[in-house]
Amino acid sequence: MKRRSLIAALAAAGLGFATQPVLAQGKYQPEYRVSIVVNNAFPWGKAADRWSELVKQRTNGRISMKVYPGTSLVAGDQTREFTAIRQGVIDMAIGSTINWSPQIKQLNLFSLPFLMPDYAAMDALTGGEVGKELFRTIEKAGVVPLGWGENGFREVTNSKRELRKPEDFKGLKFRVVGSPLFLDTFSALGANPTQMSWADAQPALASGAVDGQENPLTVFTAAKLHTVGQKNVTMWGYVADPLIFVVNKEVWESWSKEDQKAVRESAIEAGKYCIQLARDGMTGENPALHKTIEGFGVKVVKLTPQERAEFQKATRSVYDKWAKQVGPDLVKKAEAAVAGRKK
Ligand code: X2X
Repeated sequence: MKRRSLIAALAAAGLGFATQPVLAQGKYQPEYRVSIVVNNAFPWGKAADRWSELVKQRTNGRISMKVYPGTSLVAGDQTREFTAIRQGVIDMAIGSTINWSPQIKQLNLFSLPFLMPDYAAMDALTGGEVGKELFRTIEKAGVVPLGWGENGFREVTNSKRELRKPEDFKGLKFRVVGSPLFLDTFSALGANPTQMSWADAQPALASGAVDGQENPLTVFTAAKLHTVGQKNVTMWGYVADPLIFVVNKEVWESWSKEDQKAVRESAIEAGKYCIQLARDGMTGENPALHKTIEGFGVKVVKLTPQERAEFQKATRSVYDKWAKQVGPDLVKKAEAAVAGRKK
C-alpha cells in the first residue's frame, strides 16, 4: 500500500515515468517471505527450496527467498493465505487450489468429485485453456501466477475400517480442508466432516477426535499418518489439488524485467520437479508407495471401476451444486479437456 501511494504521489508530481526505474531498484527487499503449508519432507516443501535456490542463482542473489512452512505467516490458517498474499503480508507462495478456493471460487474446479480420472486429466486442465483462464482469474484478483506444481490425488484414510462403498463412511468423523465443498462431499456419503487446518489435523487424528482424513499418499508417508492410527487407505482418486506458484503484485512490479523472467522460469522448473516428486512411486500395476505404506501395517484398498462408480453416483449432487459455483462454462470446458486428453 505504502509503495503504491508513493508511486502515485510521484506520478501526480509529474515525476512518474522518469523515476520508476530508480524506484524499482530501491524497492528490492533484503528477503522475500514464501508461504507453504508443509515442510521440505514433502514434495511441496522440496519444490519451494528448489524455487528459492534457482532464483538466488539466476538473479545473482538480488532476490533472496525465505520459506515459511506451516502457513506460519497466517498462524497456520490456510484459508487466509491468499488474502495475505494479496495484501502483501506474504510476498510469494506455493499454494494449493483448495486453500485458495474460498477467495477464488473457480479453483473449486479441481475439487469437483471425480472430475479427473487420472494424471493425464490433471495435465489437460493445468496445461490447457482451463489453466490459462484460472491464471487470468488469479491475476485479476491481484496476485501474479507463474506456474503449476502438484500436491496430488487425495486418498481417504481412517482408523476404523476398510472403505469400499459409500455406506462404509456412515458416522465416521473426518477432518477436511478449507473449502465448504468438502463438507458437502463427506456429508453426501453420510460421514461427519469437520473443517480444520493441517496443523490441527494431526493432533486431532492422534487423539481420536477425528477418525480419518484425505490427502495424497506422499503426505501420508512424510507425515507418518500410520503413527496416528490411520490403518486404512482407500485409493478412490476422487479429487486432486494442483499447486500454484505466485508473487504479490507490488513485489512483482518492483522487480526488473530480467529478474521477473528469472523468477518465472524458476517457478516453472521447480513446478515440474514438484510434479515429478508428487508422482514418484505412484504409477504402474503395483506402485512402490503402496508397498511402502503396506509395509507400515496399513491396508490399502484399491477400488474396482464399479466400486468407484458408486462413489461417483453418491456425490453427483455435490458436483452439480458446485459446478454452478465454479461457473458452468468453465466446468464444461474442463469436462471437454478431460474427455479429449492424451492418455
Ligand atoms: O491441509 C491439507 O490437507 C493439505 C496439506 O493437503 C493442504 O494444504 C491442502
